[in-house]
Amino acid sequence: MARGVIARYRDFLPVTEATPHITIGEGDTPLVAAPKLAQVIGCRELYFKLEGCNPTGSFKDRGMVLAVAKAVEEGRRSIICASTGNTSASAAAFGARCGLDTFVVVPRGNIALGKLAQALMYGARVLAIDGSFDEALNIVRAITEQHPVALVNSINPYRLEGQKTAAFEVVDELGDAPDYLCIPVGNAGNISAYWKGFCEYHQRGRAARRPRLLGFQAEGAAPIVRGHAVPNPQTVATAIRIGNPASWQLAVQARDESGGLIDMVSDAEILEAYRLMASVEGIFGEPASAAPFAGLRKLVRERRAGLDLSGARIVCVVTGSGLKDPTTAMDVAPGYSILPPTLDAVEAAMGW
Ligand code: AN7
Repeated sequence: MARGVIARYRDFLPVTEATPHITIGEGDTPLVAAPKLAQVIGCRELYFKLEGCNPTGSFKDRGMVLAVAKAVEEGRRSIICASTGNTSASAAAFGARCGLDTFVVVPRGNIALGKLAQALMYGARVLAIDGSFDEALNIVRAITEQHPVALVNSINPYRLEGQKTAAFEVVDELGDAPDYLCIPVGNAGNISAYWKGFCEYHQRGRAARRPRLLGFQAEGAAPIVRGHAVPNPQTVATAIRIGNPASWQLAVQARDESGGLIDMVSDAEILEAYRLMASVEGIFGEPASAAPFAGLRKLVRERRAGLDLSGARIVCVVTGSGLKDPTTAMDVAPGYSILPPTLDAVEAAMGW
């Protein structure tokens, strides 16, 4: 039976006797070796951490289970978040599970179809604004200052506490931290959570060392790389279409303490990596989840100084499932054959 991250890692989490034991099967996601793409990069070992295998199809479930458990523990009846999509799906699922009213504020027209379908099916109240994620987050923050509704964005510290369990799993699986951990950066919570997890495991003697973190933003939404907020962020990777990340400072700290970097990749590079991962290794992440592999390719192409990838063991975090965004998949995928229902036609199309 699925234990979930609260039961599995409770010694490392801020849980008490009063914290409800909720789970919908989050965590314990596969770490999959990718030998062919390791050759493309020229590294010793490359792994993908499949966070799309979480119950709502993204890493958000790890932090949401704890944020919602704590909201229930505190007697809250409703939760709210701003979201580019995945946070809303996850909040809606755990909100449903706990009988809470869930409100999600999303940028209209810039949320992938699968995520919107999830939020609606789980029964959340979806409030779509004609604005950006950053505007949605400002509105949600103001609402939670005035009304008794729990904020479950990653400014809620329990979110990062839950998300750090992914770093624990990587170490538990590999026996130690990898040399590099590559991750997309949007609101910058996840890179901060991984760093917290690696540091805590190191302090408690579970890992001999800590990895260098390589974070990647999309070029049109790269405030941390550019050093200033981006007022009108644009990218095909709608999950990370964020111009003023809430955990900006924590992410910079994680980057610097780990000796890593935060760089950016173009939409074309993201889409090429997205197709390669699926067609070469059978790993179908959503576009934002292809940013780390796209970024690795860029670093190799540019022969970036100070990085020795050739002897390295590298983990890329595939933060969300490719099924989240069927629209982008159909836009970039190769075509297919439409045929009469005859043996001859199908054979001929197969080239026989
Ligand atoms: C697939 O759902 O911000 O840097 O509102 O869905 O921790 O924000 C999603 C972010 C990467 C970036 N990959 O993580 C939201 C939201 C996927 C994501 C990120 C997101 P953060």
